[in-house]
Amino acid sequence: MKLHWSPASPFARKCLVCLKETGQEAEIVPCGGTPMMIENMPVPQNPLGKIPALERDNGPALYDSRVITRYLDAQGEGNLYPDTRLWEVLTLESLADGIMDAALLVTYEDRIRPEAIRFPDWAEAQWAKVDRALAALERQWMSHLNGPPDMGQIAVACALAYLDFRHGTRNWHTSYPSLSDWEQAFAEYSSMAETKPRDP
Ligand SMILES: N[C@@H](CCC(=O)N[C@@H](CS)C(=O)NCC(=O)O)C(=O)O
Repeated sequence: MKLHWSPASPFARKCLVCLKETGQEAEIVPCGGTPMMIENMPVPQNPLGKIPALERDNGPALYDSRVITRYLDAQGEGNLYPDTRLWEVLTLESLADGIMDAALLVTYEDRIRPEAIRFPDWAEAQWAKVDRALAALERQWMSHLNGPPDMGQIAVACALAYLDFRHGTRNWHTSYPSLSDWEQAFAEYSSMAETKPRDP
């Protein structure tokens, strides 16, 4: 297997953590780019030009991190999507992915869009999604987050670390103390500690 990945991508990090947690290995193919710069993105594997993408030994490449993590968990006979709480895990993973999507759009707005055509209200509307999701995590999900490890938790941990990595100045920690404590504790898993986000 080959995982098309970037050390700055929270979506790709989910897949790498999932590989480690299920005791599997894949060749890691470093990528990088944006919607405006696709030369080093896995376009032949994923026509959307996004990372992550997973090349399999048998069968077409997989993409969208949620598909890849589900596949890796099945292949590695992991238990990151336990039947007993499957719908909660999938919903939690979707919430985390939504935080990443909105935060990534804010990153692109700040870094890619020429200053003259930036639209601060739009960026704030994206951040409002992040904030509502964090509030929901703090209000409704803490007991799940504190339960046995699963893919929903890994996804949330990757999303929160991405907020710290790219949007640290917004300091979400003060408003959501339980989530903040949980993030710190979860970051100590070796699969998390070994995959901290960084610029390529
Ligand atoms: N829904 C996708 C999102 C992946 C995604 O947005 N990846 C970013 C990097 S963090 C990317 O490839 N951006 C380039 C683009 O949007 O063209 C997933 O879960 O894999």
